[in-house]
Amino acid sequence: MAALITYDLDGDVAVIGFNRPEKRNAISDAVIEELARAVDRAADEARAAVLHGHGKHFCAGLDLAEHSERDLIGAIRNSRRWHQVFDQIQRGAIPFISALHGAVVGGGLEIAAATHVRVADATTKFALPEGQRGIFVGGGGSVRIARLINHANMTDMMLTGRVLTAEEGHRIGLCQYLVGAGEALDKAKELARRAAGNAPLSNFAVINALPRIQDMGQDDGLFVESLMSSITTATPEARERLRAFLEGRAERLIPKDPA
Ligand code: 1HE
Repeated sequence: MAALITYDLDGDVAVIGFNRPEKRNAISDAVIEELARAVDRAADEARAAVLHGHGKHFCAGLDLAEHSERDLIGAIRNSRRWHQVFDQIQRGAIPFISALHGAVVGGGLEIAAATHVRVADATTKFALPEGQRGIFVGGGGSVRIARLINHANMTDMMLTGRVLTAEEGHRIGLCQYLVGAGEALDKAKELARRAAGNAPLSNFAVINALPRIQDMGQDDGLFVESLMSSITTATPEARERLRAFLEGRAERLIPKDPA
């Protein structure tokens, strides 16, 4: 049987793909477990990762066929397992860039919200049809999506079943990049390669400290920022990178004017 999740290592970048196109990449229990293994493997051997979907859609969310058979405790365990795996993405060791196209709905949008940078192509449609299905978000959406686009926008999507175009999603903050049809994967790989070039500890601080600091009051947030900043500064890698800049060996953010 074909793998439900594809995994390739492209230099320093792990490329992880939902591979159940005949079911629009709906997330079953087997998909979640394969995804968990891919995320673990990426943390061990890559410096950044890309998440994408094979076929015409990124992901149609929860596998509704499987879910319709679950009892109460089964539904809780399923949601908590999604939380664990998505947390490994959001607050793990390496940055994740998602390449979005077609349907990015329900749990598909929840996992996209757990990635750090989202690139959507022009075919992308965002929706949260949980209300129409008689359920509620269970993959961390009430926390992550609400923080990305605020409660009012998420409430609207959930109450009215509104389907947002790529441009509408971009405008309210569902993705940071908007590209032409079919271009999301290449753009996501390019961004992942750039992130992979950073110091691993800086990336770790960005993905682990930033979301926690957002949850803190100003005083605690500033204190944690000072600790994180001093820990990264004191590493040999930071010293070498700072010296490289001062000695003119580092790439300039803006190329020098030849004149
Ligand atoms: C599925 C699923 C699924 C498709 N679970 N089987 N998610 C949803 O409510 C979205 C439901 N899906 C759709 O609205 C549409 O399928 C799409 C817009 C994504 C794609 O449309 P289309 O015309 O390309 O495909 P299709 O013909 O609707 O579906 C093709 C097959 O995939 C079909 O199965 P088949 O055996 O009849 O060929 C569909 O039944 C199957 N399929 N989506 C199971 N989601 C932890 S809380 C998270 C809560 C949620 O994620 S709720 C949102 C669930």
